[in-house]
Amino acid sequence: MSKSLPYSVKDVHYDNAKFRHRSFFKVITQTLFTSDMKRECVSYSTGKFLGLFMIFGLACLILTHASKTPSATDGLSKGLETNEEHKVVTDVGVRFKKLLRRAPRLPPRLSGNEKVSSGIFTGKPNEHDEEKWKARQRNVKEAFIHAWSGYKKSAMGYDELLPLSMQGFDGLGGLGATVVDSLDTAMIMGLEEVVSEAGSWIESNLLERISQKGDVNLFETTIRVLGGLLSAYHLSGGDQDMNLANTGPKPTIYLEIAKNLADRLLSAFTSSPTPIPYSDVLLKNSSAHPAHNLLSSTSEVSTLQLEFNYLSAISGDPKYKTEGMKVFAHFKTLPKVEGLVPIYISPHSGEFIGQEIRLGSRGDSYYEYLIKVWLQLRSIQDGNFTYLYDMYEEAMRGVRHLLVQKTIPNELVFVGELPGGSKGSFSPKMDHLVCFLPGTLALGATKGITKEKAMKDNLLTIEDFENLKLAEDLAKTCFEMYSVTSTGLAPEIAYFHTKDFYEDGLGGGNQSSEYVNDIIIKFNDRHNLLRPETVESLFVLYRITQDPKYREWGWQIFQSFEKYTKVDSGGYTSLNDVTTLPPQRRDKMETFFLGETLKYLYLLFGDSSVIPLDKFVFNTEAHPFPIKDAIYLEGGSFMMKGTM
Ligand code: DMJ
Repeated sequence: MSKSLPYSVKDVHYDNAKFRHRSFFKVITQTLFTSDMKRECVSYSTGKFLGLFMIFGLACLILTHASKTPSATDGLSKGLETNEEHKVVTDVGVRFKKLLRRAPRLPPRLSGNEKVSSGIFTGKPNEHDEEKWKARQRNVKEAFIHAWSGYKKSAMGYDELLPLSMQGFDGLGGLGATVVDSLDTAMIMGLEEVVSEAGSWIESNLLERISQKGDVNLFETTIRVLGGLLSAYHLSGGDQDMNLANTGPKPTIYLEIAKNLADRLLSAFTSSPTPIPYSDVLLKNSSAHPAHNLLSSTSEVSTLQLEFNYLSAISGDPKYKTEGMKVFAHFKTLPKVEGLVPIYISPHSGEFIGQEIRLGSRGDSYYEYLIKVWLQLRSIQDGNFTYLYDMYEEAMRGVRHLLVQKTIPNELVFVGELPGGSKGSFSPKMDHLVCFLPGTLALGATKGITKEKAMKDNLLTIEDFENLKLAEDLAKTCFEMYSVTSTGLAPEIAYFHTKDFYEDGLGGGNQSSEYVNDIIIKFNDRHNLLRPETVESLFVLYRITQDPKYREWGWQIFQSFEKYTKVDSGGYTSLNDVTTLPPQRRDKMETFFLGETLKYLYLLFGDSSVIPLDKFVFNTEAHPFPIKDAIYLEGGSFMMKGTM
């Protein structure tokens, strides 16, 4: 049966979380009578056991009678200790208390499902496994080469390839978006020929295009073109004053073009009467205007800051960061529904418009950038950005409370929508776009380090555990959105069977899937645009949990892309209907297939030390930027080598 709201701490089965609120006495007794200690005690002689008990008793006495001095708290667990943990104790007491708190650092209790598939805490994968994943990574690299050659042959310099009609199409303002979106993927894969082709095209053409082109969307241009230039700058050694690329232009070329582009994009901020930028920019004369409906999308205006902040850091000019961060400072002041926000905002009034709340289109990356911008800026001394973390935490509480439900009959966890705001009814509808959320939740929980390390260092709060659990549950649902269809590819939008909603005859077509009655796919939502969100989350979850099932799921999805979207003459295509065989094809290869989907798959199958998640932050288009401390220390040097 489906469980109703809230999806919260009761859904978290990890034992470690509980220890945070235990008294010392409980910690001692429970440590003695559970887990490893319990097993060991059984084999001990009674004398040894009593001796141990007396030592602990003595320790309790010391702690009870200790005088009081302040205790330090770790930044990450700030605000999460109980009052009891804030009690002050002597130095001896502090040390002893730490010892006691370390005792319960146990691996989480894994669900049956996880036990079967997981190699989490069992050490390194064996050699055979590593060979298998290297070979699979090579397959992804070949797919990238196939996609790039199709584009190069028929559409070089256009924004996108139409692979069936074998021509180019400018759907993003005509800046050669596929070239720029693909470049850092080629760098990461060590594909020097592609780096040279893309880099030379950018060096010879992009500035001219920028100065001559008309309307572009501020958000799309920032995440794909500006983001692509900035990560190419970093990966080719720009931050280190080196040229790590054996081929293509010098890194400063990417930076010069990025500045030129961003200077024009800034007009969206400076011509708006509020801190909320207009949605469109006329590049050729650096002017900006609102969209036809006069509104900006919430996600669009809040998904520019990673790029603008990084540009300020490397150019030494604060103006980009200043404008971008005004948006978040303004958002901080606006009313929200348990941290959740409507999907439209007016650049004229600075107020939200309408009540529609969702984590899919127009809402999604607002939540993603709250935590990622905090991760990017948290070590910087010149400002206090904790409010971003607080807004993120509040929003995720809102998600768990208001948007998460489980399906009938198999209890898949999904994130629905509130089309009428907090007072309207719940809609069991989820865009594929929402599948970015598992990755973001996992990243927000451990801040990029592995779950194992975070647990060992006692860094995870109860909310972190709740978010991690939701991340893992939701990633499964996202994966099942693929496996429930005939093609093994997800639809753009899915509905879910709940106690209030069901429509018969709208399954995905794969009758052998056990979730065929849980997931409903309406006729208009059956297309697949080669989107990255699910494989992005599988990549992040694999890095954080080290659970090989995420790699296997990614491999399954990759094989379906190969089987149904590959076009013989070059490139990959979007599909019109993932539920029927053979699927009808749509004739479009989106730039994010090369920029994101294939990059995340490649990284998922590769060595986890490449672009580590605690040193880099990926923008929403999968362009990695180093986090401040990593810029000079580690950035770049390992990137251009590739791994094959
Ligand atoms: C990409 O451009 C970005 O990931 C964006 O945040 C959402 N849409 C596409 C991919 O689906």
